[in-house]
Amino acid sequence: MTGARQLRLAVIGAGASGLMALIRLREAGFQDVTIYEKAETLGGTWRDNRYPGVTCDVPSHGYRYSFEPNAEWSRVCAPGDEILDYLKNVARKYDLERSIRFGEEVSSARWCDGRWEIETTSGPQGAFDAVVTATGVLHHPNYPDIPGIDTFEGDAFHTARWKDGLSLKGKRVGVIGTGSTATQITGALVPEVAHYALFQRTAQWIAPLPQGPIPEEQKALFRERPDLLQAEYERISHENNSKFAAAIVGANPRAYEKLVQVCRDYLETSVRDPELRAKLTPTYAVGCKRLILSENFYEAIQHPNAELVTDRIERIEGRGIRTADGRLHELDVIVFATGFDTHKLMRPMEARGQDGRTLDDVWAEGNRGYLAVTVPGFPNWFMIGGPNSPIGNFSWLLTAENQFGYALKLIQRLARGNVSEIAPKREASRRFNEQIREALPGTVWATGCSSWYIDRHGNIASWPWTFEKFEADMSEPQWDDFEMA
Ligand code: NA7
Repeated sequence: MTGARQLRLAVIGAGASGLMALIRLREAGFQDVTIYEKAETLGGTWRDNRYPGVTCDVPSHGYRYSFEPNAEWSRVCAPGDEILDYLKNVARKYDLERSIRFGEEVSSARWCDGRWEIETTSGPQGAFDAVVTATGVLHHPNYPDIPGIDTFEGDAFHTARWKDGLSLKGKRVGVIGTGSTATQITGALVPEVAHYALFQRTAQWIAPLPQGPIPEEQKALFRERPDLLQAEYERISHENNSKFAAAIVGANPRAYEKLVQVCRDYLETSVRDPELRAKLTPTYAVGCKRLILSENFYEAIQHPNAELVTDRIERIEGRGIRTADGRLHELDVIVFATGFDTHKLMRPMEARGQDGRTLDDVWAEGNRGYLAVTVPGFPNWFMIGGPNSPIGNFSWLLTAENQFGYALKLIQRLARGNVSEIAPKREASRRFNEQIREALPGTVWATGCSSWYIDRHGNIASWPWTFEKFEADMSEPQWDDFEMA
């Protein structure tokens, strides 16, 4: 980076996105980069989610950094600990930990005299030229608002706060929620516990996803032939992005119809008892909630020691969960598989921009940015996973790399020297959000269901267009849409 201004940069979060940002920044010649990570270790969602059965539901050869293909994935969809190991190996290979400050939660970032003043839980960290937020989306556990939640006498915890070392063998376990997490737990836990009660508020559509091991010969072939590994990546990307995601946003009606049929057939052919099948049949469109991919949920829930409870939960008591029919479901352990507050993003950190307003002020009626990466009034503030990022059944790593590739171009512009502040024009952001509002009603997310895509104001937080459009938009900043000083 000869002739360029050396910038002091802060990245917030040492999950998959933050690690990638550090690698790419160093590669681009930026040496003064610090990652602030509130936990004591890296890995983000793959560090936090250690529940039985945790896997990625994007096939692994499609869920990896573009610059670190991995021939070693053991299964079609790798287990969580394998993904965590992958991230740790990448961190080791690129010597990332020397730039990570663990146990440092960023409490505030204030735009002051043309730089970001950062403060963490251990005090002021000084001024930075730019900030990259890589704080994740599925990050803040959502605890259900159920009366008596603190009165339970057994163990009770959220899936992202799993009680390590607790044996569930022979216990009576109740799981609240039926999202991807609960579905994976069900497949893994039913065989080992004495009784398994799954408390379902809403049925979920499920598509089958074969989850077999990847044979040794296949791995050996991928090791020897990086071109085949790349071809596999492209095949999965095409399936996920061009077909599946396009189907969900209404851009590929034939693929959508096929998907609906696959889900219906899977339910029909997998669940024998018509009463149970009726309980498991959703009343909303396939894909309105994030589609679940599983190969063992239906089988597990029909196991003799498993029970699907659809009566409304009335309260939690010392000995278990009381449902509206008056029945007490006696339990030893309650697991809250109740998802995440996906709209909190980088908060509770206080980010105070150019005109003294905080992100909380600016986002009082919903999170809004420009192309999901920047926010007007917040110069040199770059988000990975900002509002309206492609979320859902995509490879998050691919989304993150695209967004950071875009942010990097803006950061490089700052490094060139004659510009020290870059922020999107308000008009550009307004236009983008207007386009979002126009496009969203055409997507399946707007067809009438509750989901973690929708915030409390009714805004849908996802990217309403194809992944190809996202990649095109991220390929080069529209420089006219930015104010530079
Ligand atoms: P999700 O997909 O948000 O699922 C949460 C589940 O918890 C869902 O079934 C909710 O029912 C249920 N829930 C939430 N609050 C309550 C209360 N108060 N009572 C009963 N049931 C409740 O979270 P996951 O962790 O499974 O998955 C999140 C993402 O992680 C997933 O999509 C992947 O991207 C990985 P509801 O449907 O709202 O009626």
